[in-house]
Amino acid sequence: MSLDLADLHAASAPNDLDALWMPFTANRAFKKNPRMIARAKDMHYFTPEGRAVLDGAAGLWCCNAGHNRREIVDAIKTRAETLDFVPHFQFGHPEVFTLASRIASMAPGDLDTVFFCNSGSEAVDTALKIALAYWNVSGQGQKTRLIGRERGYHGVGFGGISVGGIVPNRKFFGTLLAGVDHLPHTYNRQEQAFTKGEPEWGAHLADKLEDIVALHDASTIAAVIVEPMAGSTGVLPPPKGYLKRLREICDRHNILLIFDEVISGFGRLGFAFAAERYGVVPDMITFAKAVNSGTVPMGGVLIRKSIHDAFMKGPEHVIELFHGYTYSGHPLAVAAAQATLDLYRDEDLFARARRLEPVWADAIHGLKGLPNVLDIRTLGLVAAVDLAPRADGAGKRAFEAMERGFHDIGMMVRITGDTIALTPPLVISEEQIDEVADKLGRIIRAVA
Ligand code: PXG
Repeated sequence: MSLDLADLHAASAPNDLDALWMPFTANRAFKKNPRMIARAKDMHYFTPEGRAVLDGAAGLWCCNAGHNRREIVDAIKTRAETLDFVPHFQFGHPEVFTLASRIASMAPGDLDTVFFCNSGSEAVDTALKIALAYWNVSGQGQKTRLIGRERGYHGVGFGGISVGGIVPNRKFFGTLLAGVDHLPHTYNRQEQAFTKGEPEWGAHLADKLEDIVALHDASTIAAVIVEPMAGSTGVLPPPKGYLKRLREICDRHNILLIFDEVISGFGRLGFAFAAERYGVVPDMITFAKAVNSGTVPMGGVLIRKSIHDAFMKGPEHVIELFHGYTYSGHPLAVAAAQATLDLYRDEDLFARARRLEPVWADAIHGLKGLPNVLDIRTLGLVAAVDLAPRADGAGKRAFEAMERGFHDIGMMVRITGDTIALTPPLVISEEQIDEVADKLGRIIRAVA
């Protein structure tokens, strides 16, 4: 299908923006000065007027293969023409099984089973529910407590916001799930500022889990959930050795460990999963986003064989796990994922991210010393720059940076508080890395 520019403009220049309540958006500011996107290709977005905007954010940490890749588009089109929908409760289609075994083969250890859903939030709630149900079917139903971490983001379901460590979720949405506790976050600017990769300082913070176990007793604790690298609260790489220590403590006390890899999965840190980068096998991994390069909503959970097998008992006509979504394993999402994983393999994009990591780190850390830059962190193809807040309001400087980036400088960036986060598609070239650094420098100067 080809749209001419007049069609595009008509399709993307509505005369009334009022009916839409936008998610995680400053709605009034957006509607005064909209940031509209009509088209995308490879490393770029294009405005309805046809202006190119470099995608420094892989959309929302998801378009790892770059935008509108022909192979993925064709796979979605072909599947739409042959199989629009299959009920996945009590029925299946062949490709969803193929995809599950393919994803399991990319995961470390005995993470051999996949449960599909449609988003990161659903993946998190699915993993938490499987953890609770696992202890139930294993005769230890008193293990119900869930442990998250401060500054953790696990999506927007009630389970996810309960284990997450985001203050507005606590402030606006009430008491959330009972029986949840939190580890401390791992960021300390004094000890870690301007680190490339994993900071040396902070592994001892995993030992706080021992204190939590001492307080509640391991017999009441079902699972610990962490992002290997906290993403949306400002890019907090794990201190060296931290995740291994968490695994050891969980093993010692018979507590499940869940890695939320919704951001870190599928190449962002140079490996299929961060679990591989860190040599740690969790009991479950949540994923979404880049599994199909953000093209069709899809999420899922990887589950260790022993956990899955614990459910496979009792009469065979009875549903073993009372959970699922109408769109679990949707044929279009599955087709998109198959084509995306082909691209990751054929273009060796995870190794490419590993190879580019030092180039990326040097380029972004080159911005140290620019006005208001308090810290820069890089890991895999991820970077964050903390800016000093403006005197007249926390978050204003970064908000302005996002606006200036889009409207004036031609680069999309993500912001959280006064932190700018960058996570480009993995197809980024070395020249484009320089371009990102140059544009980011211009943005930082523009909001000085
Ligand atoms: N877990 C993690 C670790 C995430 O980063 C979710 C779960 C939820 O996924 P869904 O698909 O339900 O949104 C996420 C989502 C940002 C940003 O700007 C990050 C996310 C979502 C929106 C914005 O950093 N991550």
